[in-house]
Amino acid sequence: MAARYAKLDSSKHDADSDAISLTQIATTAKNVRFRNEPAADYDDPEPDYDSDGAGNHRYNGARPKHGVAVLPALPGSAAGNLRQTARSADTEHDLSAMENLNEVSILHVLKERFKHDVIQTYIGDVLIVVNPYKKLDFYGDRYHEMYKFVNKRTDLEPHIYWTVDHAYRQMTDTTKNQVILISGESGAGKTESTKLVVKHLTHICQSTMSNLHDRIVKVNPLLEAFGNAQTVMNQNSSRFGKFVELNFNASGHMKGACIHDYLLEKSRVVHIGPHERNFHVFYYMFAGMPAETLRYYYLEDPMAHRILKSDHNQKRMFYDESDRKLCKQKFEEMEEIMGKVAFTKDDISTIYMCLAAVLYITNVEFQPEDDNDGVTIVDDFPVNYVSDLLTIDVDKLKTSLMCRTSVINEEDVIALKTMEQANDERDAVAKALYSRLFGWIVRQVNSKLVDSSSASATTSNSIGILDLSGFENFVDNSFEQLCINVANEKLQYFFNTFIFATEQAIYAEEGIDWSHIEFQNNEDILRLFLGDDDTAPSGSKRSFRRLPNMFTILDDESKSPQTTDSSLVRNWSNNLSDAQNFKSVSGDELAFVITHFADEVTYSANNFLEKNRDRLGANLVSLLQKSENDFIKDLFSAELADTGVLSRTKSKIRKSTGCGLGMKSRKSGRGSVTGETVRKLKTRGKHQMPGTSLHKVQTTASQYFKKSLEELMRKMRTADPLFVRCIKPNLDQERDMWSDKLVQRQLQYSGVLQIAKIARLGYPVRMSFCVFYKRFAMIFQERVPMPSGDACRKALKAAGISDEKFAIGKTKVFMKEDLADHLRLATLGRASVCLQRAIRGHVARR
Ligand code: AD9
Ligand code: MG
Repeated sequence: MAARYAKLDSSKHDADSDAISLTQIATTAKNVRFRNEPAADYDDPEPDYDSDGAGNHRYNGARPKHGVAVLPALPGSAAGNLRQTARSADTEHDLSAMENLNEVSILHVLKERFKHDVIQTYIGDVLIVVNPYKKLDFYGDRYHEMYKFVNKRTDLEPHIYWTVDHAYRQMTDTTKNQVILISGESGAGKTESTKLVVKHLTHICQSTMSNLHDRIVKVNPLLEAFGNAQTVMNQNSSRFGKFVELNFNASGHMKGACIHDYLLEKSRVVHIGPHERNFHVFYYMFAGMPAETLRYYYLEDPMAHRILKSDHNQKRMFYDESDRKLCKQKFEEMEEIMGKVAFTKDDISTIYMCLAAVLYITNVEFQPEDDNDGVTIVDDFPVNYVSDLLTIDVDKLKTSLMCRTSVINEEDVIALKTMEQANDERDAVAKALYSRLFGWIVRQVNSKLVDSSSASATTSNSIGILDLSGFENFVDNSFEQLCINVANEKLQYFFNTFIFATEQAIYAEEGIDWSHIEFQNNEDILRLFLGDDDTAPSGSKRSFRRLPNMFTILDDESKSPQTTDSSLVRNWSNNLSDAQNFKSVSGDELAFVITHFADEVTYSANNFLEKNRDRLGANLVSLLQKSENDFIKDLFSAELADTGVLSRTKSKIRKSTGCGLGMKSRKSGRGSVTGETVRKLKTRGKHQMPGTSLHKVQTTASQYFKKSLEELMRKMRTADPLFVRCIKPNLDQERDMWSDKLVQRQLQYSGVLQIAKIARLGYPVRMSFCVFYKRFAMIFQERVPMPSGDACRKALKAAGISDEKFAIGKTKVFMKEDLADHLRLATLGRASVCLQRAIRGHVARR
């Protein structure tokens, strides 16, 4: 094959004058897998993965042969001969190669493939993965080997391992950071795909530190225990976004990893929707902790805790015995990982202590005080126990829970809390404690995933994997869904910009004839939310920023004590009346509808202001900062106000206290002590009307959200992206079930048809004239002093390449992927001839 292809133009070049070194030839030759290589070994069953016996798909037996290329014939000469090796007309594994390209045909192809458990399909470089909701047997060791140094994308069946292999090769070839963006709605398979990406990366590269690969893979269940929960859309839904950054040294060896966490849905700690659950870890604890440990933490009865009960689940924590067993198993796995990866015994007991504090502080109940506007505490036990767990003064804790204190003109001013405020601020402590604990766990894990040895701490590149919580549309949608959906809008915008806008601009800039492809642009929705920053065309940012937008209005409203959630919606309606994507709902002053890129979502603004203010009373913070437990002290001494969006605590546990010890009585009467304390305090200063905000100004949740999103996007923009689009086949989370309507909607909003068109019409490989000349010098009839567009065109034409395979721009040669592959193979063939000649010469000399 090599010899035949070399006919292109090899005769003009002398072997000795070839610029390619022998080492280069040897390295590249090792990575070449010729397309007519036998594929038989790929058919072996994969016992390690398909353990549940679910592999009833056609891959075991009559599956299509891997290793068969899909190569449209190049017209003429040697290129045509080479095409004889293409044995299959099965073009379906790249949608952009389909003859009949429309929405219906794409849907049909994906459905047919899904029926046969072929869940992965390309559209150009973009990979589509349909969630099979069952274990399939193509992720085991054999596949890791198969997709290592893949020579050509279409040589093998589409696979997420190709995306990973490609990213790794791109990184080592170009020394540019890579990022794999995995998107799709909730339950579509992003987190599972992320795990596969990490798994494959740890197989195809070496690491500089023993156990690093193992650790990186193992920390997942730990983070999922604390950051995932069951929702109506996904039994293991990520309630935080993560960006996993894998770092490599100059030799391509992995030298560490860093997990960045975003947008933990901390409101779940204190409120769970119908048919949903709190974070997994609570269930694991009650199912798996030995009885005496549970007793030690006063955690005998799960149903005694408000935050573990939902409307439909007042009596039982677990659905059935097998649910309890699974949670027990998960607890054991979690404990093992904590022990092996990152945590000391003290750390682990401190984590449980914090979880117990969350479970108990949320049990503190208030009742209206008889003789004034304030509240008293119904039962002292939970608050006493929390003060014991967090080692803070019990009287001060009670006072802080019932009233706000501030200093005005050197006088203490006490404001009694209303019932609503007392409940909100109590919950705020629980949310802050949980989210800061989560942040600390992530950082602790990160500290164990880095090879700090100086040799490997030098130059590096990275491959990042983004797995944000997917687009959500529940029956009740609140502030959290709004933030998650805006983050998904931003991701979609990034995708659009990269795939469509930038691409088309490049053709225009290079003067290449191009018929513009329309795509669903979500710029307007982003502007509605954010104003905004990078959606604005360059030079016009200022004017965009001044436009009213939902987040700035929300922030303005949050500053004033007079505003309410319904006045917020009114304000939005009045100021955003021109926006096409925002609608208020007549008859419901809290409801509003947003037409997102993915779907129309109805939100309720109930509690929006409070959630955005996200205030943890200043006196509660200062109390926690005075804890005798260094861990708690550090957790609340973080420089930034807590918003749960991006936790930054860098605390280390220096001391951990015993828990539950010293607790003599569970019931110590009603809140008379605290009422007394309030009265004493009141005499020291002026009484302020309840509802007046006295806490120090802090960053709002939406400001923090915007900041983390910008930070994330900055990372995205500095890397070369690769995209994986996950598709959900049905809403029931069932195997072998397919809903045309649901899939079609996802294909529409993710622009699959447009991506296919752009991949088909476009020229994905571009090289400057100089690079083209250097790489493919062999097709040039004569040496040229300064490679030009004309010289490149002449060379390609002389080699018999037809016009539709390439375009010559102002500074670059643009090529179809198959042409670039052919040229590369021909060069390799040529290189291989040189190598053989050199070896023969070497042997002869000896
Ligand atoms: V969310 O936005 O975090 O709510 P994800 O992350 O998109 O969502 P996830 O990866 O958690 O979805 O997948 C949901 C479930 O689908 C998993 O728990 C698996 O049971 C199932 N799944 C997803 N991908 C695969 C796969 N490649 N093979 C088998 C899969 N099962
Ligand atoms: Mg997920």
